[in-house]
Amino acid sequence: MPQTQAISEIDFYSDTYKDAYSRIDGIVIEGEQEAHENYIRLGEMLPEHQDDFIRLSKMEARHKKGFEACGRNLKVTCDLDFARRFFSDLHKNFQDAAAEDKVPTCLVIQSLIIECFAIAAYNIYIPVADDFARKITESVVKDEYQHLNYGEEWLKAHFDDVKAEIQEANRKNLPIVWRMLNEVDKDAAVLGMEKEALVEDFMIQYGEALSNIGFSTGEIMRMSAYGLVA
Ligand code: Y39
Ligand code: FE
Ligand code: FE
Ligand code: FE
Repeated sequence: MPQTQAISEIDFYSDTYKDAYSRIDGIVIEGEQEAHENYIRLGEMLPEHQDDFIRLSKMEARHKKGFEACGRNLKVTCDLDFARRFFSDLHKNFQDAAAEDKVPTCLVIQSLIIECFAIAAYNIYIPVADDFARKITESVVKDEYQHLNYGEEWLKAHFDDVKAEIQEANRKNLPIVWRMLNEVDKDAAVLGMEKEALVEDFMIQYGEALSNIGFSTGEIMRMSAYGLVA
């Protein structure tokens, strides 16, 4: 079936679309803000890489501005209270890990899990986005691959020392992501994004990342489906 489907049935200005958009775009804006803060924190934890982390944090601040513009373009007021609650468990786990100076855990949460979640969401959103949001999201997703790669490289370089902590962070945080996805799957579907596609893309990104870091295929299978409930 090589022909491209017209997705012209999406009415970007309907109340239903805008209501769902207020939560999804809110999540994205809050996520970009927290990513910005998380990279500043990582720069404090790894002073020898601080310049790199500051650079990533500035990219996240730009992403946030871009997605705020997407909301304004559709005349949507984003639900940031919902978004803060949506991220609160991952946010707390990042803060706790940072307080204990657990760099690998912080990198797993932000640079692996959250970046893969972002990449999956943006990849699935691009074909169904309005023209304005599509252009912004296309440029943002390229940056997110860089962020994912940065985390991969550090974890790979320290693999033997941090392998057990990565697995522990995966056990603690991946189930949270699956639960988060279940919280927004209905809103995502209104935007034309199917949960199955989001899960599939996440699994691909996350599995590739774990492979690049040094995990075996068997370990990747066990880790990436951890906490996934249908
Ligand atoms: O690194 C980043 O920029 C990630 C923080 C941004 C968050 C993306 C969160 C996307 C979840 C959207 C869920 C749609 C189904
Ligand atoms: Fe971002
Ligand atoms: Fe990012
Ligand atoms: Fe990001």
